[in-house]
Amino acid sequence: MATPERIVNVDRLHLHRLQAAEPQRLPGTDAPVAAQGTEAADLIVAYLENLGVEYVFGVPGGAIEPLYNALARSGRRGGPQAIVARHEAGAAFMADGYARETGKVGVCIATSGPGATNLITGVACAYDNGIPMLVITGQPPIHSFGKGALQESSCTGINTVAMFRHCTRYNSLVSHGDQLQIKLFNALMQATQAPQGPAHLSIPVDILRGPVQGLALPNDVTSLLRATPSLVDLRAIDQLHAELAAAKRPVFLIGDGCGEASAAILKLAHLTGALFVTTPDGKGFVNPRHPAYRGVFGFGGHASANELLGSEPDLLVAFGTGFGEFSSGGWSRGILNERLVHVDNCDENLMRSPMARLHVRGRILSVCESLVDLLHADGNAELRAEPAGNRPQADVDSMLQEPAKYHADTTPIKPQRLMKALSELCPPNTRFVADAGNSAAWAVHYLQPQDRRAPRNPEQNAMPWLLREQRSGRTSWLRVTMDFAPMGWAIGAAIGIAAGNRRCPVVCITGDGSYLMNGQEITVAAAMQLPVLFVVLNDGALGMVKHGQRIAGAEPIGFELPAVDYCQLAAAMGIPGHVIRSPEDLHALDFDAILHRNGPTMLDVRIDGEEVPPMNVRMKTLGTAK
Ligand SMILES: Cc1ncc(C[n+]2csc(CCOP(=O)(O)OP(=O)(O)O)c2C)c(N)n1
Ligand SMILES: [Mg+2]
Repeated sequence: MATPERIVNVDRLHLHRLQAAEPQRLPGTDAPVAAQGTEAADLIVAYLENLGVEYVFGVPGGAIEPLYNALARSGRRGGPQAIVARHEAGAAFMADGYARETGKVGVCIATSGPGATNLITGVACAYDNGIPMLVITGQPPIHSFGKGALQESSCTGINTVAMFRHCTRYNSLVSHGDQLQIKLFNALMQATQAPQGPAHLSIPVDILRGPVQGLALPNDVTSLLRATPSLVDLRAIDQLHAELAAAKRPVFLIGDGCGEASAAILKLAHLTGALFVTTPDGKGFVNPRHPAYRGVFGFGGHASANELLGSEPDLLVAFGTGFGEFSSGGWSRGILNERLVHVDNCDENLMRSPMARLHVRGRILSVCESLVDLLHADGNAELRAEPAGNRPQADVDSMLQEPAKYHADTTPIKPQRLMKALSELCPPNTRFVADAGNSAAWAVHYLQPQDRRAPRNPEQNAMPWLLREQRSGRTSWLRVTMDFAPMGWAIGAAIGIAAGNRRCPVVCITGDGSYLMNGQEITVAAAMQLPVLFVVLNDGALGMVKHGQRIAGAEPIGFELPAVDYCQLAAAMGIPGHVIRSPEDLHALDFDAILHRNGPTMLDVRIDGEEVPPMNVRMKTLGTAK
């Protein structure tokens, strides 16, 4: 249990977070706050404050110094403040996690030259994952361009705008102070409206420091930036309504774009009797014990999901997914066929399914609400299926590839068994983040925490399940990086999630290779007193590479990692840790205390590295599946 002192501390921080999260208003008016300061950098911070952004992640340096000055001024009065990462890629991963958890734009900043180039991996990851992100990098003063200034990064230097071109939705050098406001507005609009992604501004230090005209923000601009339009294609909704009314065995696929819509989709599933599967990054939106759930389709997925799709349902409705390799089972014909209806607010996603028999463009929440209304108006609102409570554990276990290993109490602990322990020992509101490598495969397949909407009082089990399906916002209990999948992403993302939401414990499941690459960011969690549990799957190997080579019959090369004691590494940073060798070791820990401490904890889990992760989709795409 947390000590009373700690509770006070958490509450104060939490209060500060809530205060900061509410967009500021001028007293007695609806007008946004003006920049408090006189420099261009203050204007940037004022925009962020009006969007409710609390943290800016980055690493300082000379060319970006005025923005840090503005953040110092802002932090002192309770506005947006700086969180300093140890590496700029970590800062971008943090901004990514923060955006996923809060639904706001994630912001990361870096100095020119190496600061900007270090950011790129995290920005590219956010681009591939459709994460709204504002990226600001510095430049030396504009008069010095072409003269060989330190870390010059304009077109006469290493040209960072050119480097960011292919991993941003908007990308521009601000070459004059008068451009700043319009370019900032453009960047924020492009980052936050579908298709979402990073927008990059490269700003010379003298322009950041320079005076700006009109420091009061236009009211309409900030309300436009905060709005999520409820636009839908009414004609297509009518067509889908007819398809749903006629379908005998509809199946739904829930993708990563379904955050705010998941409750409405489940209601629709219930009204139509649809069974549903999720993509790997959609799993976190649903209760894995839901009676109509048949598992994950795609990377790390379940045979039950393949079987359901293979059973030739008469209608397949996919919500909010881009059908990349991981979410389409390597572009499987089981999903990409003429029975498909694709619902999405993102045209780029819709363009990935030319074979679909219907595309429904629009905000997924609004589409589903309209369909529910239409089905009710039909008088067709009686519930077609009668799911009650959770599926029995035996049914849920039967979806797993190797259920016996999920329950095995052997030493060394099996990764399957580790996922069971984490599912049982962490409270239902825990945010799990699984890293690139085997971590993602194990977590996507085997994690199944208790439903956060399950009633505490067992007598409430008699209530219709529909009444308990209360979901809010983009809340997801499991996050993974798709498509780009850089090692160490989860380490920064976990910190960003924890900064964005101090009420929920965060568990980062990562590999020893990823930790050796990016583990230094744990010191940021310590400095910020964030309750993040780092679970390092210590197999002494780049495990996914090792198993991939074995499955493919390739040369066994380059996968070994040194034996490292990650607890001692954490201890050197003042962070407590535990070495875990067996399931018993795990169950002996006081998880409640660990997950509520004001700071990170390290679990160095010496797993059985011989266990083969569920990674068949990857092998199929590489052309090496057996
Ligand atoms: C930055 C980066 N470099 C290389 C890869 C290719 N890769 C994918 S998984 C993996 C091994 C990860 O090892 P570890 O973090 O120890 O996780 P494990 O698979 O052993 O659980 C590698 C090298 C990658 N995804 N990202
Ligand atoms: Mg490893």
